[in-house]
Amino acid sequence: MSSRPAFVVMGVVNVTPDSFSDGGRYLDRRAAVEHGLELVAQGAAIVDVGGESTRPGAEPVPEAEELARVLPVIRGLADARPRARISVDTAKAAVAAAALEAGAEIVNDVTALRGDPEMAGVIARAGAGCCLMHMRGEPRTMQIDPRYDDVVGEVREFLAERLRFAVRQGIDPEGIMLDPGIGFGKTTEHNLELIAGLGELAELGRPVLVGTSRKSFLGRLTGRQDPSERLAGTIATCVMAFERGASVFRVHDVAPVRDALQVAAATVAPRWRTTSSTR
Ligand code: PMM
Repeated sequence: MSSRPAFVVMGVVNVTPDSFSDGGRYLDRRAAVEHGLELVAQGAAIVDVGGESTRPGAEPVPEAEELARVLPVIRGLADARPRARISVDTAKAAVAAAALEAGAEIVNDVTALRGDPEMAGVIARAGAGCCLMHMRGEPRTMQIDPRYDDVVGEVREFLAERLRFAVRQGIDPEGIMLDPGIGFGKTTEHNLELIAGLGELAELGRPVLVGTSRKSFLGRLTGRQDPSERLAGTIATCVMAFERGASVFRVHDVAPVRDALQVAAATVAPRWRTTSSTR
């Protein structure tokens, strides 16, 4: 096998009472830290800690509450010196700054630096990485009749503009990931078109992150109401996205997704196989 990683798995730790698939389970600090370390043991190279639910209809969380949720978990994870980087899923500059101070290295901002005017400066000054995600509207209202003429083209234009903005603000382009924002102001058809068209986003020259894990469009396609039963759908979308050029996968179920991507990577890139392998 080549030492070059073909993909990166980002494990999700939601420290929220209301996230759609694991809300409430990791509110306890110790349980959240243990869960994050378990995801690292399963193969996550990034652990994404979030304290504000972004599910459709979610209300914003006050800054003090978000800080109280994520900081102890980030500190606990950093103290354990995991073989993974910590990212913080936040749109608030003050939360990002405190999280970076506490040991996080990446800011996953679902508003792509539009939610807080201080955010770009915080990331640039810390020399941190970041994920810029496309979202139409805001979580409270984003799923009300989303429309696009050309969803892939419009998301690509948006991400290209956000990438230019981030670099102008002094953020290191090498640390920037781009994300089409699956489920953020999109119908099932929009999500599927975006997965099929990921190659166009990869052409922007930065790693593409996709977050399909357990999302409701998988439930609509399979009839699975319970998010924890959407693993097979999650894997299918991750493999399809990988094949089209995505390289970072934000998921709840790290081990099975990692296995699936390992096999997909060996299949689409046979030059990475060892010459001695016979099967
Ligand atoms: N999805 C959720 C939260 N944060 N961040 C990025 N970059 N991309 C996503 O698709 C994304 C995200 C919502 O899912 P969750 O409630 O399971 O965390």
